[in-house]
Amino acid sequence: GAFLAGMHKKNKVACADCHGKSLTVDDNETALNKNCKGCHGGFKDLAAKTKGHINPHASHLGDTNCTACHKGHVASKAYCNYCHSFAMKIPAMGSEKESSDKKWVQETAREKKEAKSARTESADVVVIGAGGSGYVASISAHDAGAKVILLEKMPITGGNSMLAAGGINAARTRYQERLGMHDDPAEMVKETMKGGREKNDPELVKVLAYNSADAVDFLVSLGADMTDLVRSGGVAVDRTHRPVGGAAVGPHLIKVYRDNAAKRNLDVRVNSEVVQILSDGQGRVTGVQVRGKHSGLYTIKAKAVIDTAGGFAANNELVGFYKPQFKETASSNQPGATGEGVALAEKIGAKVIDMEQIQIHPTMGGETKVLISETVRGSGAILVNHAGKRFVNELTTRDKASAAILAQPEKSAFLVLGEEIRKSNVQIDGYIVLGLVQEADSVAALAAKMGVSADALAATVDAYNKAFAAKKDPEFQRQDLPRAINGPKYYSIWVKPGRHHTMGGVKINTEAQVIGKDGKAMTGFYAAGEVTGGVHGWNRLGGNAITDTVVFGRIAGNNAARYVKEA
Ligand code: MEZ
Repeated sequence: GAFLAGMHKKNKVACADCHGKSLTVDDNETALNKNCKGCHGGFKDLAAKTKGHINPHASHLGDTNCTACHKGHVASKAYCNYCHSFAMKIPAMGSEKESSDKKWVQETAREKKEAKSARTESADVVVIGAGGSGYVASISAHDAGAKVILLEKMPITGGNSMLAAGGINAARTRYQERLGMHDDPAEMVKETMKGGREKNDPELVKVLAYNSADAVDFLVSLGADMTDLVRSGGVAVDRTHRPVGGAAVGPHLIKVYRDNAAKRNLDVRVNSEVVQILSDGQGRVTGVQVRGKHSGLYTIKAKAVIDTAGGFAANNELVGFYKPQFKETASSNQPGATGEGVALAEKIGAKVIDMEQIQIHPTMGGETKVLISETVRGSGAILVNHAGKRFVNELTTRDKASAAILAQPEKSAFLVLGEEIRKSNVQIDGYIVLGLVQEADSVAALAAKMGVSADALAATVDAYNKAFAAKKDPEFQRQDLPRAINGPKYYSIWVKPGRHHTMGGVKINTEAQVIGKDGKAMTGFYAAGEVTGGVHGWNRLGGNAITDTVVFGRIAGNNAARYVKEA
């Protein structure tokens, strides 16, 4: 035999040593992963062994199933390389050809054999999609007394929240007050509406803003650190809360959620794709049909279903359908962000809105799928074009910043920053490791590396530093000038806009109930997060996605649990 199974066999490892005595495999591949870790050590042990330029066992994906990368009977492939292109050698990758994406996808599809089963389970609440909203909804429903099953089609949990870099927007929090900052949820409403070009559902926006401080307290109660504050585009105060030192918010939150789910013994199933939401045909949901990677098709009967399956910015076909001009742009999303949650809901009568509103984030690293967080600009970096000049207020809304970059002849730009800005945002160290950052001892040397005029860049940096000193930016009216661009080292990052968030989706009301095509709330059916439309209008503000997942995830979870009790 080839692949890992063959390698194990050669080393006298029996099938049962990996699979367990019963030789059956559940969808979470529990025994396999337990046995992998039993022989090879856990992520911590392995991280010590695989320490190097890029350490796959200490990545932002956290402690996941070994089997997400290491396959027994097909070619293995590092999950990281869904988004990156690391020259990473992992055991039993097979030949380059065998481990190519296409082959891997084919093999994975073959694993999804449809062993039909008549198995029927039951739960109070089924949650579709284990990203941020799914975890929050599940934890909330569980804590409100419901028996919950959380289903995730991908081999790891986390969704797009896992990749979230910036933070959570919240107004009038204890962290803002501690720093003497004044903020007001009414301002958050105004700015969110303005950023969304007034196309948002104002009632949903009010719910978002007035529950945002409580959402931060909820995260802190689960064990999260949200003490650091930074400015996001389109906002007049530091409202984006994140872990100390500016660490990426997503991996931190997903670890907190995974730990909380484990503490509660929540039933979380990966490799478990919902293929149908079941309903009585009268707008009442009755459960879901699931395709387990190993267990095949089965049914879960439930009184309530919460759709938290995320958006579709990773789905080229769907993006191309709604916005043909964006089809070829890179996506910052995780590979599972393909929009099935919207289709499943629509099929049973949900109303779907704003599907053509697809957000282009201004700064993705050059030709990569790596998002360069808006917080880099929030920490003080400027945007410079290929002529070495600023061309836009860096903290305008994303739609405007992206349009300004795409209006440049090269359709790309550079972020330029100095030492103090780098030190204020630990994520920049990550971009350095990924080889996305140019570094130089002087502005002139940096200009040479960027291929722009040294005189122009020097004049740009000088003018910006003067604006910083005067606390006034006459050229572009940037309001927040937190740091100057000073040495000893200067840095630049080549950036291009890329697909980041889909604002459209399933219509919900303020109770997170899914609205049917007839305009009425459907029974027992809730949704939260990127699968929904209406919260962000036609352009989402940076930092508002995590707020959306927590605020509406909590509402959906609590309301589903209450409905189950009353039904
Ligand atoms: O909310 C976001 O999408 C966000 C803050 C992203 C980022 O640039 O970090």
